[in-house]
Amino acid sequence: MATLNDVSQCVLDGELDEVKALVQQLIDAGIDPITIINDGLIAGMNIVAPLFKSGEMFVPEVMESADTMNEGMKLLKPLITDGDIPSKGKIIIGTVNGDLHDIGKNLLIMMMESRGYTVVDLGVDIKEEAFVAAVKEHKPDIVGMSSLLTTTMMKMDSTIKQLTKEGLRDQIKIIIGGAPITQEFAEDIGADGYSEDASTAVELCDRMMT
Ligand code: B1M
Repeated sequence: MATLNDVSQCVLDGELDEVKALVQQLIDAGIDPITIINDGLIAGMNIVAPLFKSGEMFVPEVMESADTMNEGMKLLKPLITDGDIPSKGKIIIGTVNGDLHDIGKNLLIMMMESRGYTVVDLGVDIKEEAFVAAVKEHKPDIVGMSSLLTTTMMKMDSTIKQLTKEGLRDQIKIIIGGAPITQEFAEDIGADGYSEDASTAVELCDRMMT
């Protein structure tokens, strides 16, 4: 019988095929999908992170781990998304310009959809003008921005400035997150909210929508 540790190890080793088999075994054994995400897949990425930082893992290996995590998430997503819940609101989400990290963003999207939000995923490397165009097109209640790099976090500031310049700022709430982001930074750039993880981001949106 597969364990959550086996799933973490698979993410660390970048074992794409094996992760699918292990996640499926855990699903079949009745393990809660959120537990598989948090204590299996994310726990694996949490082992990868310090190894990448210390130079013991390199970009290609980290990408294999990221792909493995996403492969596992694909199996879990349908189980935590209830298509029958009426939409609580619309949110557009993107990773800011210059930044290609999308695992946290994808996780957030999965959680938002599972809690009844309609989500438009803009993807990664999203320029200021693309956020503006998306707000005009989709008319969301909330705009979410993700950044994992200290070199890209100021793109959140320039995006908010651009939305303000276009006269759109008052029509939306803006939430931000990602490893280098703090509550203080969010206040400094005039975002409406910050969350350190996907679960609290959903709670933050719930508060904003009431
Ligand atoms: Co990159 N990377 N990376 N990387 N990478 C970090 C971020 C880094 C901290 C690693 C390190 O050196 N310690 C470092 C940044 C340092 C800094 O800026 N100070 C770094 C670097 C330097 C780089 C490159 C420059 C490396 C290089 O090429 N030399 C390069 C940049 C590429 C680019 O973006 N232009 C790069 C590339 C990559 C990979 C492609 C190999 C891969 C990304 C694959 C992918 O995303 N598809 C990668 C990865 C995987 C990481 C680490 C190891 C893990 C990130 C991750 O997925 N974590 C990361 C180390 C770390 O974060 N400690 C690192 C798991 C994920 C579930 O967590 O994304 O934090 P996270 O999301 C969380 C919260 O932050 C929050 O909720 C999520 C879930 O709970 N959250 C939000 C995120 N967005 C939110 C938005 C919200 C609310 C909450 O509201 C809208």
